Amino acid sequence: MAPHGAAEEEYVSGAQLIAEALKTQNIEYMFGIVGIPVTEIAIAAQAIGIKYIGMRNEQAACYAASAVGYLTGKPGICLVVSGPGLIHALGGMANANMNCWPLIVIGGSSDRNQEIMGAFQEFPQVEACRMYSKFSVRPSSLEAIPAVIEKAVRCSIYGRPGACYVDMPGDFVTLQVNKSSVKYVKCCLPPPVCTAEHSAVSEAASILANSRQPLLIIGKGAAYSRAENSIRKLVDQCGLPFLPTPMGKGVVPDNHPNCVAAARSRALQHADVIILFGARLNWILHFGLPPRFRPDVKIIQVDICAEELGNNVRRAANLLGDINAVTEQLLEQLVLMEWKYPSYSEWWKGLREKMKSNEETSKALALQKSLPMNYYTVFHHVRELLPRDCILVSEGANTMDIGRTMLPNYLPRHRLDAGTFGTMGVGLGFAIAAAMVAKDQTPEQRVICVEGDSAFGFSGMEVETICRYNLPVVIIIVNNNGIYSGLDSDSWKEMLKSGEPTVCAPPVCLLPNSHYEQIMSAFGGKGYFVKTPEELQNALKASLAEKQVPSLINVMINPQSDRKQQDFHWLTRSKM
Ligand SMILES: Cc1ncc(C[n+]2csc(CCOP(=O)(O)OP(=O)(O)O)c2C)c(N)n1
Ligand SMILES: [Mg+2]
Repeated sequence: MAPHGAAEEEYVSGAQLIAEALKTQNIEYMFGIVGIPVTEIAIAAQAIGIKYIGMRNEQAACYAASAVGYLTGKPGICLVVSGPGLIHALGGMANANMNCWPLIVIGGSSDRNQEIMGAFQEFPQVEACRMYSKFSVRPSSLEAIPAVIEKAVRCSIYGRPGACYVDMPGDFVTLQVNKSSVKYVKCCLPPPVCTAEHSAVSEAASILANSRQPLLIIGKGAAYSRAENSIRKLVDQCGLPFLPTPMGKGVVPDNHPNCVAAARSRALQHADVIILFGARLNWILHFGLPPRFRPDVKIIQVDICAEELGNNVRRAANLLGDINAVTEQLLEQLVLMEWKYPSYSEWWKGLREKMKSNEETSKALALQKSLPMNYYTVFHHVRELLPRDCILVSEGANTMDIGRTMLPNYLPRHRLDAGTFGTMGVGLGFAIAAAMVAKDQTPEQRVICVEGDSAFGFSGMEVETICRYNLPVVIIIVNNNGIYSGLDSDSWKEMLKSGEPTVCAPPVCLLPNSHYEQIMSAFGGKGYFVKTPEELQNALKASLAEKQVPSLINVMINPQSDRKQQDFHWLTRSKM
């Protein structure tokens, strides 16, 4: 309602201002859970054409919004209520920030005139979000909302991408102001593309040209910056071996002859020059330190974030800038030098031999006929049937680690997993986000979500969300009755005889033979309980043929199935 005496002027509410500002910034997707005081924001967003996806837990909503950011380069919105709603979203903010993915969380908060009085769900939200974001703010007035939203969007995508928080007191949501007093702003410009210093590029090219055992490591930063064409050119033109990090998979296809993922430990351990493209020397890459790396390895790092350069190991060259643009610079320099790494080198020979022997070990495990199945057999049969362009979402410990080596990616940004933060519970939110984006951009594309049984449990109720929006996601649960491993039902019963499960049950155990597929059928999707390779194949074929309805295939495996012995584990148990 317009205030008295101002009937002819046009008024706008806080909720409308937020929705309009998001629309101006070309935001397309909002995930969340409504309640006091944010319901009006979701309604205003829908009214203006922003898609609102109601989720079952703010954590999953936040994971979904962050995956939209990674997949599209534009932040997704996570809308949450005050207090506990916002606190549930912190996990998603932290995960997005660790992965360097753009995200905007909008949190309702208690009315300003009730602050410090013990208001409903009162919490110091702006302060709480600071640790989990690049930018955390409450607009000073309704008039400032468009500028604050523009700044949040800009911060989330400029420099190293990350999470931003905008606080919206309840009284702001419904309050109205005269439109003429609002400071409207335009859509922010796309992130500026910065290139590296010429001298650093020449230095890096000459270090590479003098290497005897070079290696490229491709991280998800390269995927985010859409560097697939330039990095592919570099690999092809210079004949270099490359190794993708988990979400760097697909920037150059996994079946490219220069992909040395099957000899990962060997490649890391013996490379004398390594170029990192949007990958950090963190735990995933064993910090770049011996014994996993040579003590004298020369590291060249290409990264958008200056503060990242030099972490853990002094760099031989720092190439600060956009990964794609810097790769083009490097490529130009190497073309000028007419440099190519010889394919007949001892380095290539050693890597190829190691790849062959490792692949043979996995193949032998995959072809085992004994029941219950092991991980390798499951992934072998899944691999045979997956569409090449599917988006693979995966989480779990063994399920994710073995799945990563067995399930290839052919395209960039087609793998979403527990990521830098090793977060369990991301899978269903990621799958919902990927299915939403696919529905709008590539409707034929399928989303396959490969979950450990424990990992699935973290956000299992999002199956209802998947069914409500008719997203034809295929969830495959690799069920070993536990975290890393479990007990079969006979051993479980036996164990129960020895006393209270709270003191007797191994902490890794979950209930044996749980029928997770019934969660899917409860909401109208298709559920399959499978124990043999044949049942698995039939269920997966039927699920992929079904273009409208989601499916869940619950695959029972040997609860004591393990990964094959390796020189070193990629994600060791002690870490995950
Ligand atoms: C949020 C969170 N909580 C707990 C963990 C510890 N954790 C690592 S992997 C994992 C689950 C592994 O079990 P499952 O998903 O069944 O995969 P499996 O190894 O059995 O194949 C857990 C609980 C974590 N990484 N993240
Ligand atoms: Mg498990």
